[in-house]
Formats: sequence, C-alpha cells, structure tokens
Amino acid sequence: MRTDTGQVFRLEDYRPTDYLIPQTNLTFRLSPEATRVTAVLTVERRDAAAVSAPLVLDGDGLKLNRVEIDGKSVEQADLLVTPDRLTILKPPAASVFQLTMETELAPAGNEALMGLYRSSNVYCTQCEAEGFRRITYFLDRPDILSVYTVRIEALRDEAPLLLSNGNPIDKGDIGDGWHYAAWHDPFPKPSYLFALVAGNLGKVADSFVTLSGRDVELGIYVEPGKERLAGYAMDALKRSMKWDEEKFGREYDLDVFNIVAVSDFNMGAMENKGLNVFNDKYVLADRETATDADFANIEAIIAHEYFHNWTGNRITCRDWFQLCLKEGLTVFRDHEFSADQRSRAVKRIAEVRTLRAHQFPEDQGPLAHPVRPRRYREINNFYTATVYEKGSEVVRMIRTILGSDAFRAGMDLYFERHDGQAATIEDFLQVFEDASGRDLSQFSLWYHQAGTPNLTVSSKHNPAAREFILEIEQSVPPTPYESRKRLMHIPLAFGLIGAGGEPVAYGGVEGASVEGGVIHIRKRRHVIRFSGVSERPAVSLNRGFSAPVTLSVEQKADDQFFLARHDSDAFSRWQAFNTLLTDTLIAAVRQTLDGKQHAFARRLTGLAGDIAGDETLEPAYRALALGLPSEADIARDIGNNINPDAIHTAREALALAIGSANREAFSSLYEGLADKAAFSPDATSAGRRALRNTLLDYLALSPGGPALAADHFHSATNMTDRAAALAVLAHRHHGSHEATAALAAFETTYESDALVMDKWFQIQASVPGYQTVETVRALTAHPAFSLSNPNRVRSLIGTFFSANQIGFHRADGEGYRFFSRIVLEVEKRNPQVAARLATALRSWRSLEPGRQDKAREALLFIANTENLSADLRDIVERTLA
Ligand code: B3K
Ligand code: ZN
Repeated sequence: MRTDTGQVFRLEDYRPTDYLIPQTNLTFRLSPEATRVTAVLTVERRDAAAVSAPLVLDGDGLKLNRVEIDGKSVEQADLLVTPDRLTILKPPAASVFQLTMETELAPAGNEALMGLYRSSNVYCTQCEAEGFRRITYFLDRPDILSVYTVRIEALRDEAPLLLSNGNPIDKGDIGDGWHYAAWHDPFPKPSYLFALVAGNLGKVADSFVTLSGRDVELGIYVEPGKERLAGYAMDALKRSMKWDEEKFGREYDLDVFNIVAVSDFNMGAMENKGLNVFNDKYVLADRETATDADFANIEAIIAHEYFHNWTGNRITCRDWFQLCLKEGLTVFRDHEFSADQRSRAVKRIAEVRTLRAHQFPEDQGPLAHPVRPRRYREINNFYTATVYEKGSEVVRMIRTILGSDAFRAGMDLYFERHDGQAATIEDFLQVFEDASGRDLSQFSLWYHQAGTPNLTVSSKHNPAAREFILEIEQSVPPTPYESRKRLMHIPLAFGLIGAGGEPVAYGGVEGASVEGGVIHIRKRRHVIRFSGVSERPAVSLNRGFSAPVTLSVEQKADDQFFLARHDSDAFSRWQAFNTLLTDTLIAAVRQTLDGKQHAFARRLTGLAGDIAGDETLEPAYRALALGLPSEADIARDIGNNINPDAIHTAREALALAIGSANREAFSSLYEGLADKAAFSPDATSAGRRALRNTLLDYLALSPGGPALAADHFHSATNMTDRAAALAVLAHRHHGSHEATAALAAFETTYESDALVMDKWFQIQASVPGYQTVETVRALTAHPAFSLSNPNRVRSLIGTFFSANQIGFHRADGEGYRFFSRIVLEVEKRNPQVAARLATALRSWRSLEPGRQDKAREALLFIANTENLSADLRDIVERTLA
C-alpha cells in the first residue's frame, strides 16, 4: 500500500516532460508469485530539453532486477533507484537511446487491483490512473503517447488465452509447456490504456462491418461456462458501434475489439485500447439472474467504454486535471445512446435523479470541486459524480446553447483537429467557439467553478399592460478553496402555459436574451418582460433539466398541480409532481418533529392515482413518478439539522396514504400489468415490470400485503420481479415468516452465483431499522461474502451506508462506529475501494448536532490511524476540513 506523502498536485504546475517514449516493447513472463517484465523503451530527448536533464521515471512498489542503456549496464553511480522512482542521472548525449529494464511482480498478492493482478486465476491489469507504474518504471502520465508491442509468455495450461491491446501479430510454443502471443497497437497511447489479460476464459465471437466496409472481429471473454450470459452485452456492443457511426461519424479503427469480464474490479469497466476490461456485473445477464436495471447498465457501460475509443483514446487528456475531457463527454455520449435506444424522457428523469443523488451532495459538501479540478492529492479520488455526471451536463449545455448542428460541427472539428493528441478543456471549448462563432468564455466557468448554482425565481402578471414578468437571480454558494464566485452563463429552458395547457405566445421579450425557448442567464439579476400576454400563464422552468442548478421558485401549489397534469415537457411534468411530493414530505417531517401527524391532502394522493392510471404516459414514466423521493433526497432538500428518523416516518406515512387512497385502482392496474408474453429485456417490457413492482410496493402496505408480495416472489419468472418482491418483503414486512422464507429460498437457490448473492446482500443491508447494523456485521462472515471483492463490499457495506438512512445514522452512533472499523479493514486490502466507501459521511455537517458529533468521532478515528493510504487520508481529511 502506498502511504500518503501529503504531496499536492496543481494544474498550474503542468510542464511537458524533457523526454518522450515513442516506442514501448514489453515482454511478460507470467507467474503468480514472480512475473518478470522486460521493458524496452525508445527514449527521445525533446529539442527544448538540456542534454544534462536527468530522466526521472515513475514507479510504485517496484523491484528492479536489471537496467541497461543501449544494451550496456548502467553504473550504479549514474542511477537512483527506489521502489517508487528510477532516476537516470546522466542519460546518453544522443537524442534517442534505448532503455531496458526488468522488473519483478507478484500479481497473486496484489489486492489493491491496480497494476497486474489475479482475479479467479486470470491475470489482468488496471492501469488508470497510475497503475502502469506498478508494472514497470515509466513516464506514467497521459501526455506521453507511445506505440506498444507486447509479448506475453505463460504456461499454456494455466493461461491458454493471451490478450493485449491492438492487433494480434504472432503466437507459438516455446517449450516446457510455455507458449507466447504478441500484440501490436499501431495507435500511440498513454500508459493508462495499456492492458494485458491471460488465463482460461470462454469466448463469445461475433463480427461487425464498419461504415467504410472494414471487418472487425468482436470477442467477449467470460469465465468458461458463462458464455450464454454475454449475448446481451454483445448485442449492446454492436448497437453502440453502429450508433457512433451514425450520430458522431466515428468508425472503429483496429481489426479486433475484445472485452474481458473479470470478477474482481475496482469500478465498472475500463476502456483500454482494443481490450476493454469489465467488472463481470456489467457483462453477464439473463432473465434468471439479472434485473432490468442490470440490463440497462450493461447497455450503457458497454457503450461508454466503446465510445471512449474516440473520446479518451484517440483523443486523450493532457493531464489528469482534464479528466472530464474524456469522462464528461463520454457520459454525455452514452446518455444520448441510451436515450435513443430507450425512452428519452424516462432516461432524462433517471439521469437527473442520479445527478441529484450523487453530484448535488458532493457539490454541496466538503468534497466539492470544479468539473476540472485545480488540485488533487490522490487522482483516483477524482473519478467523481462531478467529473462524470456534471461533466456530461456541461457538454449537454454546450449543445443547448449552440443547437444540434453547430454542436455536431464542433465535435467534427474536435476529432479532426485533435486526433492523436493529449488535449485540454481549453482545446475542447475552442472547437465549439470556432464552429459556431459564439463566445463561451463566461460559459467556461462551468468547468472552473465548483458548487451548484441556485436560481431564485418570482413572477408577476400585469393584465392592464398585458405583460408577464419573470425575475431571476443567480447565486453560487462558496465551496472549498473558492469563497467568491463569478457570475455564470446558465441556459434555462422554459415554457409559458395557458389555462388549457397550450403554449402561450408572447410578443417581445426584454431583460435577457431568449432564443428557442431558452433564457440565457448571464447577470446576477434579470427582470424579463414578456409582452402581449393577456392571461397569467403557468411557467415551466428548467425544461428537460437544461442546467444543473437548484431552483427556489415562488410558485403556488395550484400551479404545481396544474403543471403536473399539463406540462407538455415530460421532464418538467415529472418534476412538478416530484416537487409536490418533496414539499409535502418536508412539511410532514416538520410535523413529525413536533410530535404531530401530517394529514396528506386528497388532492395529492388523488393525483398520484391519476398519474398511475394515465394510459397516455409510458409505464416506465409512471413508475418513476410514483417512486417517492428517497430518504436521502428528502434530507438533501431539507439541507440542515437532519433527523433521519423523522424523514423515514414521514415518508412511510405518505406511502401509506397514497396506497390506501388508491388501493382498488392500484390493485386492478397491478393485475393488468402481469406479463403474459415471453420475457424480453427491452425498455417497454421493463417499464411494465417497473410499474407493476412499484404498485406492489404500495399494495404491500395493505392487509394481505405480505401474502401478495410472497406470491409475487414465488411466481416470478425473472430476476426483476423476484428481487423487487424480495425487497418489498424484507423492507416492508421484515421478520414476517413470508420475508424470512423468501430470503432463505433466495439464498438456497443462488448461493453459488456471486452476482445474484450481491442482490441478497443489498436487500438486507437496506432493511430500514436500527438492528440492520448487526445484520450487516453478521453477514460479513457469510461464506459468499469477501472483504477483498469490491462488488461484495459495495453490495453489503456500500448499500448500508448509502441506502439505509435510519440504520447507518443511528442516533447512538453505532452505524458510524461500524463505518470507521470496516473502512479500515477494507483499506488494508484495497485503498481505492475504502476511500470510496468513506465518502458516505461527506454530508455529516447537515446532520442534527448529536449525530454530527458521533460522525465526527468516527472520521477522526480513521484520521488518527497511522500509515493511512493516500486515498483514504485524502478523503477523510477533506471531509473533516
Ligand atoms: N476510465 C475508467 C475509470 C478508471 C478509474 C480509475 N480509478 C472507466 C470509465 O470511466 O470508463
Ligand atoms: Zn469513462
């Protein structure tokens, strides 16, 4: 484990290196305990560098056996070697020379899952962000692009399959049971995109003919015996390849494209050139083992990694501060892909829910940072919702401002101008300015300034003057290192709606530039006058979620009810109903804290019933609308002095009120949605299941609920329905014999399927209640659980922290005590996963004072531990700062 050095990296310190590495030749002789890596690097001194400039290479825990320059060993006095750095003090005077190094690695003992490691006896690598330096000494930074040739040697029995980046060029036997394969990647790439996989894996093969008629061999490699679970992923891959050609004009560029699924992986997947490595959770699926959400994630992540081939690989990042250049843009591309494959409205609502659940709390707490950060201590902690999700929203806003055609022209220019380069956000913005002639300088603050902007909006209508007036004021809250904020350019899509639901036409507009239904907010305060408006319209704001902002709107409940029924913008219609639910819940929490019971208005519960039964709306949309804001959503909207118990009580009461007010209607709808056709994972069928399962959750609160849910569970013909029913039983009727029997049956059926057991862990970790911390503790000893496997840790422990507000935030602090102990246990094995878990307490300052004290104690317990990893220390210290 690399312990913290306290070093801070700053954007302003970026300097090009003195040396380049145009070619990299690697030979791996694989063995679990002692793999030998021979690296032969062609090193080239830049013209601008001094002949005496030392060559300083990055390493991380390396053991060096041998080093030679131009075939001759190097004098000890001319070298400085530590596990974390190799310095050639006096490189040759020639401007190009060859550096040969042999390092020795122990992949079997690598539990951090960075560099070369073993997962279920398969050798694999993860190099982003700084894992390549755990394989050999290198200029391990994204602006060093090199052409790689890789030779892999292994025992044929142990590793019949040998894969690396690029195209295969050679293979054969080398005696004594050993064999080799050689790969060459013609596209210069940064070290973080290097990959190697070797082992015994099953293959699913297919092919794709590109736009220009080139044949590409496609392969998805999985644990032998699981091949039939990779069909959906393969289909998603082919659809992604086609879509990128059609929508962005991007064609695949190698002869082969391979994907490997492994079961030990720190994140979702990795876009290594021509050899994507995936967490098997995002490859393997069939109706028996995967939910509709799993299918949708597989489709999105397969697309995301594939799209990186252009946005990330062909054009990469100059330095890690530019991470959003590839991540924000690629998330935007995968969002658009899924929107085209599924329902655009439903997809947009789901995206916004995710953004609010993950990015808003980050932006509003101690870990806030700009989409393009200016400083970091540990780069792996910056693969955040801000870089990814807000980064995607920023790209979406560029498209909103420019319009689709100019946006596409800008993207074309980006690919043309920067192909083969390591680029910056400035380069990215420049192509859109050049393609559109627009000035994006104020807009660029979205990359540079952290914090969620807020817009305060009020409106009035002057019938005599036939004028409708909107007053909009922007503010951006202070965030770490940024106490003063500059004014942002916020594209706010809007609509004025008349009493019959029709769009209201207006004559002129004054006070802001308004184009194509978008108000361009650029000043602190705008008074926008719409002339020729005789009746007071209802105003629909931030349509389609055109900007990632919060709104404080002075709006009457009547208008919200009206918009929830009539807004023609599907997103805003959902938003209006969601706002009504949130406002009601917040009022109910206040009453709960005052010891009172809230009486829920018939108008609201009736509207829920009307939406559920509205056949003009897609079932998936209705399911999203009926899903109440989560307890964490409510906490975030309340903002401070949070008491999770009161939130839970209020939310349960609203669910009960909606369920009882609509019992009969929900019940007959539920019956009507039972699927008679054969299973299909498509979005329409998934939407019907989603609505039916949402209705089950309400119906389960009525008398006969446990029996209904148990029946749903036992008669389920797919994992979506089975897992949904199990969650309803475990969460709504915990301890009932129906719940206990269903949990036991599920365990018996799936005990040997790790990915399905993750659902079983997840469901139990999210049982609301004080006792759950004990259940979770006990489950860490379950034979299917392992503290070394990131999926298991996230399912059981991560879920407990993020989806169990009353259990984790127990008033006596037991949840937090468990947090500090288990995070440290995980850290011993895998610092990156531990650091991610530790972000669960980032909003600790919004809790009520008693819980705040206990949360601080838990964070301090970690902070006071010696030899913390850079990953965990960075998170904990920023959280406490
Ligand atoms: N680029 C990888 C993430 C790497 C994370 C390193 N800590 C996956 C992705 O975003 O596509
Ligand atoms: Zn990505």
